[in-house]
Amino acid sequence: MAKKNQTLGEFIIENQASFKYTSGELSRLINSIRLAAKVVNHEVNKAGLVDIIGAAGETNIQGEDQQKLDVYANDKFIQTLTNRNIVCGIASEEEDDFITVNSQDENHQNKYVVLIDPLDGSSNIDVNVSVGTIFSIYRRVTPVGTPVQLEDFLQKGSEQVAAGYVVYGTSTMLVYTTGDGVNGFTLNPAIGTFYLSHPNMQFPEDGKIYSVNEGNYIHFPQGVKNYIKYCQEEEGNRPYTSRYIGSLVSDFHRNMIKGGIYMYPKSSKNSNGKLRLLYECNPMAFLAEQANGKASDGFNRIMDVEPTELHQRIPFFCGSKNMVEKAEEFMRD
Ligand code: AHM
Ligand code: MG
Repeated sequence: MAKKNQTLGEFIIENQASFKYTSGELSRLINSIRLAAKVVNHEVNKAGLVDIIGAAGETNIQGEDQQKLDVYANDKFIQTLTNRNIVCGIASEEEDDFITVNSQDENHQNKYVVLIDPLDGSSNIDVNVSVGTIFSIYRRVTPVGTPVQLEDFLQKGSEQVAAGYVVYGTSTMLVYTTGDGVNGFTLNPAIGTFYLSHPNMQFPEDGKIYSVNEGNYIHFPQGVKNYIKYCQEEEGNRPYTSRYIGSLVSDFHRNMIKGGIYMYPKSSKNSNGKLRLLYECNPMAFLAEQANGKASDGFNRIMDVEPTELHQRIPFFCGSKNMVEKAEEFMRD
């Protein structure tokens, strides 16, 4: 039973028994993500100081350029997960191909693969706007003890064992699900501990916020244009409010708390939209459904889509159930 103010560490131990497959491996995996999130958080929070610290001579003795934060976050998550020997493979939005872990060790029994977008919305870093990390966890489908294969990563979202995000915002939060609801933990930076602050998060069934890059309006399919016009019409609880941060994790997080829809449709410029099915859409879809929301490509459930490649893109509509259904209605027409 989730207790407010419980630490994330306590929560993981207490809830281990409710995971579908209990061996402690998934708990250790989530613990590693918790650790990497704290390390990345520390660096992200210093982003604005980089030049100042650099001028004081505190950076990199080798005189190397300051690493870009998305590269830094990618390295930290991969290092933490590989050093602790708890996964058999990792795929990252920042890497061309998946990474095989433990291929030398014939005795390894690791059964999970992790897919990650280490720093989503990283163009927002320069202007001090929130960014996030998104992760998704599956059980491998090939035999334990052998090197992972592409098919271990190309699984439908409905096969996810856990998924979540970290939002590096006004506070840093880790929000995740293991298929038994969604819980949010807020970091107390003074002592480096995450506390359960948002137990059992739920999308309101209806909302008043729509989040979409309207600069692309002219390139959107007619159904999307019509839905946007519907959002802007004066009737009932409309017009809705438009809010678009351009940082998926932050837009999703706000909409989950307040009620809203996030859209990244296809356009005449990008026939599959922009967001990646495996690193962004599936984990967010799993969270959305676990929080009583909905995620679709405009016509079908995101988590039913059979992936064909690692970096596949897909149109994305996600948020409060009634709003997503309304958008789908416009798409069908
Ligand atoms: P990224 O993975 O390169 O950071 O891109 C993903 C981001 C999302 O966080 C955000 O919602 C979207 O791109 C914004 O795109 P746009 O600037 O086209 O509206
Ligand atoms: Mg991204």
